[in-house]
Amino acid sequence: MSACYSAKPAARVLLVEANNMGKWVGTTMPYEVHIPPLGLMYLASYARRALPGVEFRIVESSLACPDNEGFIRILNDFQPDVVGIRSIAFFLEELQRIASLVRAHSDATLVAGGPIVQAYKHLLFHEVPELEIAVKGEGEKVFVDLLSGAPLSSIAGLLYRTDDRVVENEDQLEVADIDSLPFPAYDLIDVDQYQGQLSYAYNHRRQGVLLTSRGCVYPCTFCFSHWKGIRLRSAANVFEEIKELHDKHGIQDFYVVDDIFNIDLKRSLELFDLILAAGLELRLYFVNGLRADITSEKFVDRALAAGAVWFTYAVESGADEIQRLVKKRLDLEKTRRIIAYTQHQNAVVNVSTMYGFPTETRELAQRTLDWLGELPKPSLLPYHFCLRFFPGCAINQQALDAGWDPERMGLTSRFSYNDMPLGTPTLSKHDMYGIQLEYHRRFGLSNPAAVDGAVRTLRSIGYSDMEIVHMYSVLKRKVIHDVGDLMTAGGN
Ligand code: B12
Repeated sequence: MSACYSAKPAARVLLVEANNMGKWVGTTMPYEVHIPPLGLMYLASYARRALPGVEFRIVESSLACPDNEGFIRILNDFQPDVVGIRSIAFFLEELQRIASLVRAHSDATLVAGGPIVQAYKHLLFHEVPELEIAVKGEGEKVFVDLLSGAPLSSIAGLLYRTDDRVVENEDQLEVADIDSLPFPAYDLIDVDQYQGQLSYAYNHRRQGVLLTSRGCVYPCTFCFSHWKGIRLRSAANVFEEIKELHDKHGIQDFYVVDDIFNIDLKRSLELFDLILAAGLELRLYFVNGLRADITSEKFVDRALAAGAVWFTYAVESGADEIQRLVKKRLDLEKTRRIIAYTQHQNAVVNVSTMYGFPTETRELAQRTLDWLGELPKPSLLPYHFCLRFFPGCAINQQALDAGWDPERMGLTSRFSYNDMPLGTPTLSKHDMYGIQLEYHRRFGLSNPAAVDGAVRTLRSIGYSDMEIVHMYSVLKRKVIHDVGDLMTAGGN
């Protein structure tokens, strides 16, 4: 297989985001979160620049073809000679479904990429028997080499199947200057279709998804990362992308998905200044976690002036012992100050926390709840989650060392973020349910004042009642018909 593939450069490449968003938000919901598949859009734009003759198509499986027939139609219509699939560990079954359909209905070479590869490595070839090639880590350079027909043994960053085994090549070098990467290929997705879906901030907008950095400097053991070092785009480069998306696609809502956007305060402020100076009317959503103890009141003020409406602070635990265990070592005092400051502004403020860490007792878990109780307001999104173990994370070993059952740990990686917990050696299932109940009673979905406050904040930053209804239908996992049903005083 390997010799044959390397002799045949590709002409038509189908890129598939293999996810099952129904599983993520709860299978019976009529509204799903769907986000432009950024990884594939980056791959396509880079490969198009290097190989202008190659035609690309991007589909998200649970949006374009949740049914097999739909995907077979796409294969028959496009006749790809390479199918590249992105997935994450949580969606292994969807990767398996797509791979088996490709093998049964086309001769295309099958390539997998995305976080699932680094997580599973060789095991992925066992789990997905049809898989021929997988790309670990950053994909742009590797994919171009592959599509040009270079011999597989010569391409750093690959794993591939031979007759009797899976070969793993050395890691590839990451692109040093990520300003040099072309912007993601928005022309290969349907921006209107994504507007009909819920965004990462649960609203229906023309979505601009921004990745302004790759990687992270912190070694948090619960986090999965397949980037090596940290690389930042310049403020000017990010601004140029914003301007292009705004002017070409009419996008005004920008969702930042960096691991930690505010890692470099100076760069953040420069970007805010550029947006302000251009007079762009836009909204910025920091949906994926800011680190509070390296930010400042000035950051918050300037972000708001530039259009920020959504701040998510990733705190994880209110216990210093757990901060040390997971190597996050957040300064909880400073974090409290910054979150409180942000909560006094007119913006959504989310505080993400977790429980169920190795060695965490009921008393330590309680400290997180009580820490949250000292903030001026509850987190707008009720995001207090039970820790999940995805393959490839350092915390898995910490849990094994603490005497956890590996099978139960494995099971958690198949659960959705809001599925119910299993119990740990130091925190019984009963205690875990108790924690969830207490969280929702004090800060979340069972607290009328918290929901009331959240609805008011959402309205004040421009959410329509329809968006709020859809958002809460997902959060509550049942269809809500009217905002009034959420409000204590009946609708205002
Ligand atoms: C945005 C995001 C989401 C979005 C969905 C985005 C999407 N389109 O799927 C939302 C909010 C819905 C989400 C939810 C979840 N997410 Co998420 N998410 C992210 C986040 C923050 C950014 C993803 C991204 O766009 N990265 C930027 C692109 C450029 O990187 P990339 O996708 O990795 O692509 C590069 C390479 O992987 C490679 N590549 C990718 N695909 C392919 C394909 C081929 C053929 C090739 C050759 C190469 C290749 O090339 C690309 C360019 O270099 C990442 C963290 C991160 N920083 O990456 C977590 C992350 C991917 N999510 C993760 C998880 C666990 C989840 C959840 C399961 C959480 C939960 N427990 O409920 C849910 C599941 C739902 C879902 N659909 O993903 C984990 C995955 C861990 C793992 N081992 O699989 C990550 C890594 C976070 C973490 N640090 O733990 N997520």
